[in-house]
Amino acid sequence: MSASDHVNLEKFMEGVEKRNQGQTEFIQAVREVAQDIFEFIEDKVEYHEAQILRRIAEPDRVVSFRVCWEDDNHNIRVQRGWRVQNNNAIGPYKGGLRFHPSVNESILKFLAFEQTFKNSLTGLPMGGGKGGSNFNPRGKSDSEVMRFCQSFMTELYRHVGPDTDVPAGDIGVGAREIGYLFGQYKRITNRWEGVLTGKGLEYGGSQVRSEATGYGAVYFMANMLKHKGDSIEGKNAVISGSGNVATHAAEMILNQGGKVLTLSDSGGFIHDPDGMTQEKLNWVKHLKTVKRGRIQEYCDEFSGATFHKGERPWGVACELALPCATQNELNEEEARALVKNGVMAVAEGANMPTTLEGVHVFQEAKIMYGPGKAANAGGVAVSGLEMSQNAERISWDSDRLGKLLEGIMAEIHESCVTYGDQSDGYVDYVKGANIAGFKKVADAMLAYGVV
Ligand code: NDP
Ligand code: 2IT
Repeated sequence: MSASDHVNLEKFMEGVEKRNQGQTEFIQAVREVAQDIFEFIEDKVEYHEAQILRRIAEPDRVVSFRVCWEDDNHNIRVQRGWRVQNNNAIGPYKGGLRFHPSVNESILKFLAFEQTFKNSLTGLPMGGGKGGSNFNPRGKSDSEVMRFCQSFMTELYRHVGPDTDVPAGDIGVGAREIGYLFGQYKRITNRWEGVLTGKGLEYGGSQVRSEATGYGAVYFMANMLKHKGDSIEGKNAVISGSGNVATHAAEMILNQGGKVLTLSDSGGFIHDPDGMTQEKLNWVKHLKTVKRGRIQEYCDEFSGATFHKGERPWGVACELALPCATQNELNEEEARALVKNGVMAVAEGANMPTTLEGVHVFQEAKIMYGPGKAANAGGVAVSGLEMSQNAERISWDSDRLGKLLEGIMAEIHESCVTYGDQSDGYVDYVKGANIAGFKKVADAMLAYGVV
């Protein structure tokens, strides 16, 4: 980056910080993208003149609303709901819904911003959005979750639609929640249409969607390794999280001959030095989606495993690391520990799990590092294919969808290499993903003029 670029970048970021005070996650996400984009657009006057990055970093709209519901003890509860519609230059807004007590406007704005680049990278016609609520599904009965989802959709329905905005799942929103949300949309509008993805297979869902994010992250990692003549076979993997993304990433690591040593949740991590098997993973999936239990119960079930209360797994020696829980769950110090212990490749199943300082540690050490917007794009890619199937009113088989997912992840890897290849042969996947994702959205915006 030239000196004048640096000055421009800092001036740009000053404005972003001023306009989005206290929204630390959003500012972090914009900075991570802006540093690469400033360099890329240095000699591209049309992007400067049209203020493209400034416009992408200002959501088209942020809808915020009250969500009232009644708990099982007849208490009236009040939550806040949001939908952030970041950018629809290349297709309807698309992105998940997150239900977690930490959810706020900053987190949803960062996720919607990231989603805009990620969706562009998939090659499918999808804009970027994200939504959710500070509702905590943990410990709630099915009836409580149903009443919350119905109340949430009673407001959300007026802002979404199959050609307008198509939400899906994210943290705390899985098959159960999507079912309740879709049921309420259908009831209010009297329309059966593909307004959500991640639906059950009985009612318009797609094969391979539930596996897609985790499998895709491992395909991306396999592509990074293949680019350097290597593979996952025989390598040790450390994974955080134990939800949809983490368990499917673990499954695909096993399928490709790797060994999975850890999983985690917000209570701590489990370390299984013998490695996980498909049977053990099936047990975890049941624990998390049916019993809704805690990962520490793994150690009561499988001998040899240990639970590390309140800790994250990044101190366990491994060649492969897959953060699959949440944002900023891997910091500078933890990145250094991974590098010291011999990590070769990092693929992010979660969105922005590594802090900016942590990313720099990986890049300086020339670790293969696949950022979330590239590595975890498999989920939204298959969501895009679910939209296609709903529009065609037909379901494709899992073989076809599995191959499409693998192909899309390989193409995303290629796009990252195209824009991220450095003179010493190191691939800067952050830069590659940012530029490839930006270019398509930016060119569409240029075509529209000032709107
Ligand atoms: P799930 O709700 O299925 O699982 C989330 C997992 O992360 C749980 O193990 C949860 O533990 C843990 N977790 C959540 N918040 C925290 C926290 N603050 N600290 C520590 N652990 C935490 O969600 P997903 O697997 O769907 O999502 C995981 C990540 O992947 C998120 O970053 C999401 O944005 C991203 N992602 C998801 C996609 C999808 O298709 N689902 C697509 C692309 C990205 P606990 O139960 O204790 O909260
Ligand atoms: O972060 C993400 O890409 C998701 N939560 C999935 C979004 C989607 O629309 O499938």
